[in-house]
Amino acid sequence: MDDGDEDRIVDFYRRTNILGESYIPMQGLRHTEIPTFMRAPFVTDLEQVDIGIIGIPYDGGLTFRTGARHGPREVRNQSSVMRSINVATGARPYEQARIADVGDVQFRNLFALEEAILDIERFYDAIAEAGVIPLGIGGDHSVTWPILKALAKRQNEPLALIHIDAHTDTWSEFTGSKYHHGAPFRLATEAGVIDPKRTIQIGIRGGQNFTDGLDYSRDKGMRVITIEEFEDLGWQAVAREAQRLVADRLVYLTFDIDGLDPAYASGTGTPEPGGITMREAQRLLREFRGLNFIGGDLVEVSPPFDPSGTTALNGATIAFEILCLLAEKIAK
Ligand SMILES: [Mn+2]
Repeated sequence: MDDGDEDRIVDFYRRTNILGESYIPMQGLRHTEIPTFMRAPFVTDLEQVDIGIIGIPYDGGLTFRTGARHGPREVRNQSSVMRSINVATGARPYEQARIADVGDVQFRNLFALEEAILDIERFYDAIAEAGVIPLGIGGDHSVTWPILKALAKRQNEPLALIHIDAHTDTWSEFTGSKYHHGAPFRLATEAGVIDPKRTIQIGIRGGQNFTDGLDYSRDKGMRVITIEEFEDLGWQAVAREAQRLVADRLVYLTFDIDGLDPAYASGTGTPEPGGITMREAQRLLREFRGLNFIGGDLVEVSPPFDPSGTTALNGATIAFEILCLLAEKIAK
């Protein structure tokens, strides 16, 4: 990156108030301004943007406790707590990339799940066409299927996947529909969008009446790391295994907040006690620096079940860690 790039990046963040005074909102007081994701500017001209943070306020794919449609708004609010530097890694994402809140996916028919999937795919088509790296904030986990579809169709080979979750989300039909929040990675595998042999699922422990999700993941060659194995191996060894599996392939990172223990994230659709701690999650994610990311998401924050706001705060913090990984890819 040369000096011209740095000037261009600073100019991108600069705003002018009604007095004609120039300021950078993210460097100001954190309780001020309209709460965009990470206090980044709201920009819809994708030509100006390197990384777009996208709200996906949809929860029509939930099988149990609804409410994740309110996730993006609360994550926006809690993300005001985020700083502009990552003290642990030294990453300074806003010096490395032009990061914007590019708004929410709009839904033409809230009550039609198949149409919602198309709306998300269309939004991500525009993101991918513009060469913007997406960081999506859900919404329930069903949103990741159309995201992967839109991103992968512009590539020559299926994507690698790092998936942190309590559930494999490779289940079959639920009440007669194959589209739901427990199925995105089965749909993506069937469509050749992800490479199951370069997919790692971390923190797995939940299942309702059947184990067909678990069985499917293992049959297809996904590396399933249950929470018991995660504890036995430790986050460092798990990170190394993920790095080995992904190697230099284009990789998507998807983080379901229910991968965390409900102590850190009770505000979610399908909480599963006995999960990953927040500190383990942060350390795990930081080990993924340098991987060839095509995008990422943070899903399943459900504000109606989150009266303390802790789930949204932890969600915003995870999203910030992912943002740092994506910004380092831009700067490379
Ligand atoms: Mn999930």
